[in-house]
This record gives sequence, structure tokens and C-alpha cells, in this order.
Amino acid sequence: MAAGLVQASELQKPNMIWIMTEDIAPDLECYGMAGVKTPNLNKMAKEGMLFTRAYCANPICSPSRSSMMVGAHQTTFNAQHHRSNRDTPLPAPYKPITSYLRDAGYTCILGSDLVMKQGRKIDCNFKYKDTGPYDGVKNFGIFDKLDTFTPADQPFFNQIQTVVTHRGDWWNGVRAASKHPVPLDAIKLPPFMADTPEIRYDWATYLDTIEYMDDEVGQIMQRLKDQGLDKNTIVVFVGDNGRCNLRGKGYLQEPGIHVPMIVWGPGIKAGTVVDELVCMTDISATILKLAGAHMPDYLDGHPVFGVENPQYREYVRSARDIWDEIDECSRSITTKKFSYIKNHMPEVPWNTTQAYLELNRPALHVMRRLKAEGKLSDAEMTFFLDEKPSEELYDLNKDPNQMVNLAANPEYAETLKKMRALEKQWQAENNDMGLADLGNRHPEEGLGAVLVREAVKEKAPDVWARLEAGELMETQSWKKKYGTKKKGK
Ligand SMILES: [Ca+2]
Repeated sequence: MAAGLVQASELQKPNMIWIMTEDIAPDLECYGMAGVKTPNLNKMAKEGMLFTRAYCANPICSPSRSSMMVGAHQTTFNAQHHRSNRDTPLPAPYKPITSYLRDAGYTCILGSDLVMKQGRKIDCNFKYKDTGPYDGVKNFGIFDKLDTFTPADQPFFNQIQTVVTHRGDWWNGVRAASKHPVPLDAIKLPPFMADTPEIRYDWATYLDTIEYMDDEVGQIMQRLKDQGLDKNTIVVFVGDNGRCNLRGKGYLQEPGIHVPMIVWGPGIKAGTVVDELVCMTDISATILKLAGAHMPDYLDGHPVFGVENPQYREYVRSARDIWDEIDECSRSITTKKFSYIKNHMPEVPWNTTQAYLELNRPALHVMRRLKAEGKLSDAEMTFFLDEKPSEELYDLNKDPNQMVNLAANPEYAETLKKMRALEKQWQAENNDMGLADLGNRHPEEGLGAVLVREAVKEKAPDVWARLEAGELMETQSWKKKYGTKKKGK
């Protein structure tokens, strides 16, 4: 091929920015969330595509991020357990999508100097390094450079993680510094949350962090314009897993797996709202397609934007496995109308004693107290049952909050059969390494969060009492404060 031709086609390749925001459901103004203002994302949605039914393959960071980085369901390559296999190379033929993007001429960039903590989180459950070459045997670098894109990097792929929405010691500070803190009476809580001042404060602060993140997105968009790159750059905005609250992150109900997704840029039809089902792994496939990169057979998704014939899904299949010290195994099938969840370990309640949750969920403590006082409504009680049902079935059109489990309702027997069949079909076509090791698993022991919880309870019962009263506290600093560092580390 003549050199000139190669150059011309390289120039036509779009740059792509994939913004991944921590721990949020579709809780943006453009999705109708009460109380929050997200002008930058609203604008992006108005000028681009807003997906109303986008889902993660897992409701926790690392398995979900693993599926996105590879473009396949995490259970098919043993990445289903949170923070597992960090010293194990990806099994062949799986590779990070950046490997194929590099082959297609892309500069792969991690993070941005415009966002809190530089946005460099990777958090995948296989062996990797942030930067450097990758062969999957001796070299494990996933990206080429950090923090900035320039015209010279074209075509480039930049993945940016916005961390502010992840619970952290900055939350109270973000609210205090906000020029327009979300008023406590402007928000609307879902029916499964008790309505108390503590829970309202926590919810409003979450929305404040979303506003902060929206401003970061605005800065990224502005830099694209300033550098004259906006005409040739596609921007994808998604959540990495669901909302950091009850029934959210960690759970297969909608608040845990349903995430926002907005796409903007050349070839993206303005003002489009897509109500079709999409999984995050479809984004990985789309990015490879738009880059003109190799699309390996193991990809679980199909191109869903920027192409002539997007291939949407009949259903999305999600999975939850080990998270910290809690062993768990649940699988879900989401169709346009129904949500089906199979709980393989129904004896593990949703309301576990997981240290991370006890340190980071004010609502959990408030509602445990209300439960003890007999003050929770039926809807609020759903999270606090002693066991999970072995199967759940919800009509998402009639019951978007998933309050009525229809699994035992004879009127829905046919639907239940169909949903079970979809899960069976998925298993027949795909490998589920999380079902394979069920009953023979090793949840994490000696976790920092567990040590912190025990130390604070013992050394500072007054501080622990404030947490139990539902105060939003800066629990990350407790590690240092209460000397929970393990000996020899
Ligand atoms: Ca996350």
C-alpha cells in the first residue's frame, strides 16, 4: 500500500475518550434525578446519544472493569472475584483491548491531569502494569502514557477514571466547598431507603460529588475544543458499577448494575435516546470496531454506536462473586421487561457484616437501628431479610424499584421459565468459572477494612457510635489514626 494512503486512513481514525465514573447509577439530571445539576453531561446527551438501559456485567469495580478492559464477561476468564489473580497473566487468547488498539496505531493514554487523583485507576483481575509494552507473558503494560492527550498522540484512546463519586474522605469537603450544595429537601429517595436527615444528607452529598464530576467532564470537553480535537474525538461516559448505597454496588438489583451511558462525537446522531439493552462489554467491541482494530472471536459484545447497524441485546447477563471477606454467588438476566436473579448462596443475606459496607454506608446503620425499633416499612425491610430468596423475578415496567418478587407468583410461571432458560442458554454458550469454583472458594482474610473496624470499636467507641448514628465520617483516615497497620508491612 502506498504510504500516502496509509496516512490518510490513519488520519480518519477517531480519537476516543472513555470516561469511567465510580459507583453511580443513572443519577444525573439528564436521567431525571431530583436535586442534582449536571449541565455538562446534559449538554453531551443533548448533542449525542443517551442510553437508558446500559448495564454492567458485575456490580463491583474490579470484575466490572476487567470485563470492560477485555471485552468479555469476567466469569469466562476467571476475573469474577474482586481483587483476585493480580499475579496471573490473562489466559490466552484474551488480551486487553488496548493491545489491539496499539496494533491499529493508537496511542493509549491513562488518566487526566484535569480530574481528582489523576484518574488512573485500572483495577483489573489479571496481571497488568499501568504503562509499558504488553505481550501477556513477560510484559504487562496496558497504556503508553499518562494524564494528557495532545494532537501529536492522534489517533489516541484515553481512559479516564473519575474517582470523586467513590466514597472517600473528600465527600464532606466536596459538599462544604460546593457553591450550590444539593438541598436536603430537593432530593427524592427510593422507597427502599428510610427517610431520615442522616440518609438525606448522605444522598445529597453523593449528588454533590456527581456535580463535581460533571464539572471535571466539562473541563475535559473544553480541552478537546481548545486543542481543536473536538471534531475528531468520540467521548463515551459511563459508570463502572452502580450506586454506592443499599441495593446498589455489590448487588444485582438495578441500582447495582444499571449505569449511565452517554456517547458524543463525530458520527453520533445528536439528541438520540436509545432504550435498547446494552452491556459495558459492547463499548469495548464498539471501540475496537471504530478504531479499525482486530476484533477477536471471544468478544462478548457488538458495536452499539457510530456504526450503520448497531446490534443491541435481547438480554444482559450479570454476575456477583466474592467481594472482600464475603463469599457470594448470584447471577442475573435483565431483559427489556424483566429482571431475573438466581441467588446460588441464599443463606448469605444482603445485609452482611462486610467491613467495607459498615464503614461506608450511613444508611445501613440508621436502618439497622430502625429495624430493631420495628420502624421500617415493608419496602424498607427488603434489604434486611435474614436470607435472600433463591430466585427473584421483577417486572421492571410495573415495578422499577423491584419491590415485588414475582418468582413464586403463578401468573408469572411462564416468564420465570423463559428467564431461567436464558440463563441456561448463556451457560451453554459461555464459561462460568465462578459457578465452577462455588463451594470451594477463599474470601479475603485479614483485610484492612476489618482491622480498622475492630480497632475503632475497641479504641474509640465514641467515634464508632457516631458512625452507627449515621454520620458521614472520614473513615479512610482511621487506618492511620487507630494504628491498624499489620506488623511487618
Ligand atoms: Ca467502582
